Order: sequence, then C-alpha cells, then structure tokens
Amino acid sequence: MVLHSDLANAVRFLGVEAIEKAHSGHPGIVLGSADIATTLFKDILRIAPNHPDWINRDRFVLSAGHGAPLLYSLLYLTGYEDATLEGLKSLRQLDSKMAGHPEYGALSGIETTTGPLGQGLATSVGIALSERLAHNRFGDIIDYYTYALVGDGCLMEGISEEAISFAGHLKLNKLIVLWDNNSITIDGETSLSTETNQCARFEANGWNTIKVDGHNAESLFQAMQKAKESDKPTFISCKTIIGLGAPQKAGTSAVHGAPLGEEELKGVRRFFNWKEEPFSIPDNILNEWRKVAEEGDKAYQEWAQAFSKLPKDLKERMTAYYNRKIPDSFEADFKAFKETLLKEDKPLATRKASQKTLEVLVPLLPRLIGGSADLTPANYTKTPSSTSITKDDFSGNYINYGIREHLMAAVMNGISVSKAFIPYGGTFLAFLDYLKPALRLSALMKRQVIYVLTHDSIGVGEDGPTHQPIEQLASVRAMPDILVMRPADCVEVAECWELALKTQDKPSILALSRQALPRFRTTVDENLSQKGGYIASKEKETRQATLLATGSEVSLALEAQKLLWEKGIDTAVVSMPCLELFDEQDKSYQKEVLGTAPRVFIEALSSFGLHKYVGDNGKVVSMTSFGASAPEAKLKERFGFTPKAIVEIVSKMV
Ligand SMILES: Cc1ncc(C[n+]2csc(CCOP(=O)(O)OP(=O)(O)O)c2C)c(N)n1
Ligand SMILES: [Mg+2]
Repeated sequence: MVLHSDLANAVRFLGVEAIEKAHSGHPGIVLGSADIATTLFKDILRIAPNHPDWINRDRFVLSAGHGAPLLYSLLYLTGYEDATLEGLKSLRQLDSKMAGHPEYGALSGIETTTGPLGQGLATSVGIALSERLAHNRFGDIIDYYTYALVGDGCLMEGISEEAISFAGHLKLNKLIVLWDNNSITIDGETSLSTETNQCARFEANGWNTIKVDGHNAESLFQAMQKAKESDKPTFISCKTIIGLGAPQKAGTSAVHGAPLGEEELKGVRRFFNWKEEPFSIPDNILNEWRKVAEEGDKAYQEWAQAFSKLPKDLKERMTAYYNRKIPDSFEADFKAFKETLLKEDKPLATRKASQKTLEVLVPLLPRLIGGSADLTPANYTKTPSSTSITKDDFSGNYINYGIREHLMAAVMNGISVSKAFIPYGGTFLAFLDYLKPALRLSALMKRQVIYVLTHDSIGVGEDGPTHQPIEQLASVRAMPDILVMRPADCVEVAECWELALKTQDKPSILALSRQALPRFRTTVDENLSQKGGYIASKEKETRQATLLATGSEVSLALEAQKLLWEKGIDTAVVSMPCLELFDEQDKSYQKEVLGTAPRVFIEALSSFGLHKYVGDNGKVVSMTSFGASAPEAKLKERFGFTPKAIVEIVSKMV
C-alpha cells in the first residue's frame, strides 16, 4: 500500500536531489510544500498529462516560482512526457527545460512563467477569469478550476493587493489560492517586516478563507474540496515548516535558497526514512503517481466525447477561438475600413483613430477582450460593441480593471496563456512603469498581449510632467521580443493595429497621442508600417537632409519640410512607427530610406537609442528633461518642437 507520505517523499527527494546536483536552488519550499502539492496533484487537480493541451484541464500556477523543482518533480511523477529524470538531473543547466524558475513553453505542464513574486497569483486571476468568459460563451464544456501556490513573498508584493481585490470583486469562485504559510522569507522570519493577518485581509476583499495544517493530507484534502464548493474565491492558509526534516535548517531562512549539503540531506533522509538512491523512485510509488495520467486519460476522453456531441457550429466556433484563427473575411473588411480613413480630413488624435479602428475590429474579432485601468474615456478603448464584464454577467468583452495597471497586465497574460482570447488594455504611457514587470513577462512568454498606451508625450499639456512620458518608450524599446509602435496618423494607427493582431508571438505596444494629428497618408494599398520605417514624403530632386520622426512628430517634420523646401533645402521625411521592425529590414532598404544626407531624428521623448539612426553627423531633437505643466503649444515652443526650431537646426547642418 502506498501512503500519501510515500508520494510526497517522492516529490521531496526528486526535488532536493536535483537541487543538490545543480549546486543551486531552493530546497525549503520543496520540503515544506510537498504535502500540499501532493494532495493537489494526486487527489484534486483534473489534469491529463498525456493530453497536456486539453483546454478544459485544471490549471496549477506555482506563484512561488523559486519552488520550480517541486513542479518539475510533480510533472515527471504524474507522467508528462517532456518532464524527464534527465531533465531533473540537468536542473538549472544551459538549455535544460527545467530552468531555475518555471518558464512558459519550456515544459507542457508549465502554465505561466513565474519567479518574480506575486506575478503568478495575479496571472492566475486572468486564467480564472478566462474560464468564466469561455464558460459563458461555450457552456459547461469549459469549467476548469485554477489553483495557485503562493508564498509569504507573493502575498507581500503590491500586485497581490490588486489581484486579491479584483478577484474578490468578480467572485471568481473557481480560483483557489494555497498559501505556503511558513512565516519565513530570505531575510528571516516574516515578523521582521509584516503583521498582516492574511485571512482577515482576504476576507475583507470578499474571499472565502480556510486554515489548515499544511502537513496533514486529510485536512488539506477536505479544505480543497470545500473550496471548490464556495461561491467566492478561496484562500487556504496551509501552516507549514520550511525545509521540513532538515535537522539544523528546518524552520529557518537558511533552508530557503541554498542546497542542503551532505549532512543536512542525510538528516532529511533519516527524518522521512527515505533510503532510495538519488533520482530513484520505487516502482510502487511511481505506479501510484502515474495513475494520475491514467485517470487524466479517462477524464479527457469523457470530455472529448461530450465535446464531440456539441452542436456543429459551437464546435467550429470553439476550434476557431482556440486555434487563434483570424476570420477569412478579415482582410477584405479591414481593407474597406482603411479606405474610409482616406476621407478623414480633420486632424484626429491617434487614440481616437485607435477607437475608430477598434469599432471595426471588435465586432470582426469576438476573441478580443478589451479593457482599461480606469481610463476608458481617455484611452478610447471601448466601442459601441463593447460590453463590460460584471460579477453577475461574464458575457461581455470589456474589463473595467479599476485603478490597477499592474494587475491589468498580469490578467492579460493570464487571458493570453488561456489561449481563447486576445487581450488589449489601456492606460497612460506615463504609467507604463506601473505595469512593467507583467509586461516583461508578456514578452518573455512571447504572448500576444496588446497594450494601448495613450497620452504619449508632452503633448499631454496641462496635466504636467507627472503625466508626460519621457523615458518610457526607450525602456520598452530596450526589451527583447516586443513590438513598440508609435503611429503618426489614422492610417498608421490602423496599420499598427493590424500588425499587433497578426503578430501572435509577441506583445505589442501602441503609443498614441492625446492631441489631434493631421492625416498625411494618401494610400492604404500596402501596410507601410510593416517595415517599421518608410519614406513618408520624398525629396523633390536631390536629398540634402532627412527628417526622421515617429508619432506626433511626423506631422511636425512634414511642416518643417515645407519650410525647408522654401529655403531651397531639399528634404525628405521618414516615418518610423516601429524601430524594431525597421531594424529587421534588409540593409539595402534601410540605406535607401535613411539616405546619405544629414539626418535629424525628432521624437518628443528620451533620445536614448535614437542616435544610431542619424549617424555621427546627425542630430536628435528630443526631451532632455522632464516636461512641464502648460498648454501644449507653449510646451512645444519651450522644448523646441516647432517647425521653425527644426528648420534652424537643419539649416546649420547642410
Ligand atoms: C519580485 C521579486 N522580488 C524578490 C525576489 C527574490 N526572492 C525570491 S524568493 C524570496 C523570498 C520569498 O519568501 P517566501 O515566498 O516566503 O518563500 P519561502 O522562503 O517560504 O520559500 C525573495 C525575496 C523575487 N523572486 N521576486
Ligand atoms: Mg515563506
């Protein structure tokens, strides 16, 4: 007979031996949370290791990402094909699928990347919300639970507050959070830095709470069963001992983040009476664990049967959603829309052009789930076809995130890894830094998440320097695997939205203006933004100067060009909506666009990263300080963003 403790010990020893072999890792949580994880994976989770992509599997998020070996051991034991003993033996080594922290895409059982504390908890809110959305659209065929294992650290991070209050508000009752309550973090006891009564805090946010002994399998099982029946999200405080069994280090921070060492490991073996060789699991224990896969197969087959009996149109709709199919009619419909933009003769803020685009996209793509962090009327993210999701009605397609930018980005990650939907969400570009850690995970996970960041320069005007972005765009341009786009007129906005929708393996940022901008594009036949930069207005005969610009500064460059022509300086204007895409073009194309004449790059943001486009003899006209509170026109004059100022600079260069 195989006991719960045998199963848990298999998890423990695979984990700590892997850490020992790697000479690095976090054994404390592996030893301390193995009982919680064993109950969850053996008795509660509905997963199918042989069908890891089953869309209705329960989701498990290891928010305390430093416990990665715990997850890897569970994935191996329950029979995920890609989680191997060899993998465990190469934990944390170059090219191993078992990295220091769980990386989305590395192993099929990793639901999201975790490691930055708090992110997993907030992402799991998005995964749980996706379940509600999909359940509403497709019915009972989607009804999974989402479980997150969090540590003291996750609960101390600010993002946890946003996550807890949002999930409580929406009554996401299929979200169950398990707290590895060991009262220890890296620096020592949690009493060094917190007094928080976590259960009271969760209850105040509308959660159901349960307290259990985190080493008692029966109580853990009862608590998790009860949690599944709640009409609110549930927080289970599982009291544990970090590094359980380590003779000197258990219950102390010494066991948090360094291998046990020979002596301590011997002690742990004695404590649990574990006599197996490293990485060796007795057949009876492994067989018992592998029953998870057998039961998973059955659950999956039953579900597949139920799916096959659904009405044909529902099946087709679901398949299209989960395969991320863009409807066949999209190209023609969107082209027709772009043609209407050529009638747009009044200047239009690019944020408003974005709304016009969304007015077409939202009905065309029901997979789009929009939202804003309480700036809906400023971001123009809502359309007549958008309906807000409420705690009583998940039929909508728009999320009022409240003033929770960081949570918004993490929820969008959760929605994105759930595959059915494409999330987009808005805030001001100046507040990008409030959501940056989650945006970084969108990029790291290569997920399609669309950030609509408006009020993209000193053009904000009177709200002043707190609301005027300077360094934000440069900071995201420095990030790998993300498209940063700053369209210059209504046509470019539509083109950039098209790129964001078609780029399914990266997040996108659309940086949009508050202020109105004239349309300069006269054709829509080709998506010119796709090349990242292109000649917006050619020189008349022989190029003597080139003005490069993005967003609102393109129309400024075009005005300057006219004045320069009057002065006899033959100038071309290049629009650069996406530097990343421009950098990917052939050298010959880049040379043709940039030309050999002196170049000036104009962008009313930080110059960081722009000099390479102008060469040694070029100039960058940018912000070198924070902005100021004043009407837009005054600010442009003060900071040198007028046609006259540009003409003066160019005149001295040619
Ligand atoms: C955002 C963030 N800040 C800091 C860290 C570094 N870090 C990793 S684990 C940890 C302590 C976590 O304590 P707890 O969650 O209680 O884990 P335990 O020590 O109990 O395993 C810290 C500070 C991190 N991973 N992410
Ligand atoms: Mg802890």
